[in-house]
Amino acid sequence: MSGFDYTDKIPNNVNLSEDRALKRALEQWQPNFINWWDEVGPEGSTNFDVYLRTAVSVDSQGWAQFGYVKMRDYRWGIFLNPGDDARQIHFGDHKGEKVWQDVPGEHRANLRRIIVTQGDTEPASVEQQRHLGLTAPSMYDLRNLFQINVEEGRHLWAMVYLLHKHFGRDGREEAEALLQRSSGDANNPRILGAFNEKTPDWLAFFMFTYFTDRDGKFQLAALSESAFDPLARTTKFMLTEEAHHMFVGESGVSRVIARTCQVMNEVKSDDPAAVRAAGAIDLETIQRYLNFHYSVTIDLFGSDQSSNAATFYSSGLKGRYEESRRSDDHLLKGQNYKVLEMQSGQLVEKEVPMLNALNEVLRDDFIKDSEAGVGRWNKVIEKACIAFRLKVPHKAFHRQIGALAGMKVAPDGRPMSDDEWATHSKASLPSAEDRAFVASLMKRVVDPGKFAGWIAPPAMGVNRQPIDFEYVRFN
Ligand code: BYC
Repeated sequence: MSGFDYTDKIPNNVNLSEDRALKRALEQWQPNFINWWDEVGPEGSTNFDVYLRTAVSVDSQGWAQFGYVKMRDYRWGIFLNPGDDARQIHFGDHKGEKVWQDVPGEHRANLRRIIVTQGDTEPASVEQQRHLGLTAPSMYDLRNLFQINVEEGRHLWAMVYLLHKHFGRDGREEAEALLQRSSGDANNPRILGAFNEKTPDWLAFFMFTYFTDRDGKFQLAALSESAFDPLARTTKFMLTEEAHHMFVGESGVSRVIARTCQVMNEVKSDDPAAVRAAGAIDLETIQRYLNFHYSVTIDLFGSDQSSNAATFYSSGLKGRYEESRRSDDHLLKGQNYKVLEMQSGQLVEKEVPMLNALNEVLRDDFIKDSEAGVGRWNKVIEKACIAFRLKVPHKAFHRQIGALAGMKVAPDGRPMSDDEWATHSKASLPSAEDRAFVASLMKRVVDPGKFAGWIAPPAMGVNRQPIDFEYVRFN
């Protein structure tokens, strides 16, 4: 096992000590990162000892070592998956050529833009989740929140390393700007829409980690195909960490549903008011949260037809999800793909060149993957003998990006008049009253083994520890 040296100021497996200028530049960025973390990272966590997973190497035994770490002393490092000298570009116009270890001049602007957009989401999510520790439903959940936060911080480091190493002065300026933009800031917001929304409560957090972290999975998987080998190797390693974030979301929502169903059976009612009066979150509210997080997340894939997407693919910068497992020609010229558009008040399918529709291709892959987990949530409801079923809304519901932006379409895909939309969209998205109700349940429960009344305990603890393990020492 080739381990990382945690006595290094910046732990890494990229031979940082051999590149003194780069090391110095990153060491200058490091205190700015720590200041950013102190100012907008997880509130009040500085002195906590948290039972965290830390990577000590990138191989299968080393990437998940558990132990107590003081939050402030977490060692954010730079870790790339091992390289393969024989690796070739396997899609687009450069197919069959050797992958690039440096950025070709003609692709510099596009690559920088992709890396900056990816990098921008990581600190954004930490900012969005900043206050959640104050209302954690259990010590187990608090620990999972912190695990996600430190890893998003590390993912920011991963992109900043690429910017510093490969993009000279522009890259250093972009790395600074990543700490200056701020989620929800009216003057200097984060780049993509969903990362400027609030994550005000734990139901929103679980929906975010289920849906929005899954956008991370698909985007990182597409970037892990890149002809720019350092980007491919770093995103591959990020993907190992991303899986836990989606697990937190899927199991979190599942536990909320389990508790709701238990309460519904106890009070023998499916009336949302009765469920709420008994301290659980009604399934209708869960559906509205789902509608919101799903729709803002599918916007993250960009416009359904995008010449950027075509350029990114043809020039080898960004592949498709599981590109190497697909059996077509990996060039896609002359192929078509169906996208939706509104014509005379009706949603109709239209064939467009596939290269231009690659954002839509990735969005559709994401949709399939998302639906599978919603099916597993429905199994929990079914097991409790309750007739309600959760459903992802139609792709055209509540969109703000692409050809479907601003279309008035119900969650079931029915186009609506302005008047209908005004009432129905309100009924399909969390209302101020829903949010206030969920907020009223958010009370901090952090005694080991205790859980807030609106969520069921998990099936098992972290790293085979018991559920009542002391995951966080508050000191
Ligand atoms: N909100 O031609 P288009 C993650 C912009 S999540 C606001 O369709 P393109 C994570 C677009 O930037 C994964 N603006 O764009 C999860 C462009 O602006 P400019 C993040 C948007 O380039 C949880 C303009 O509209 N990674 O890791 O084809 C926690 C034209 O649009 C939005 C990536 O996204 C939006 N939703 O595709 C932590 C991968 N959508 O440049 C982390 C890198 C589009 O004209 N990014 N716009 O000013 C990309 O591959 C592409 O930039 C996009 C957009 C797929 C996002």
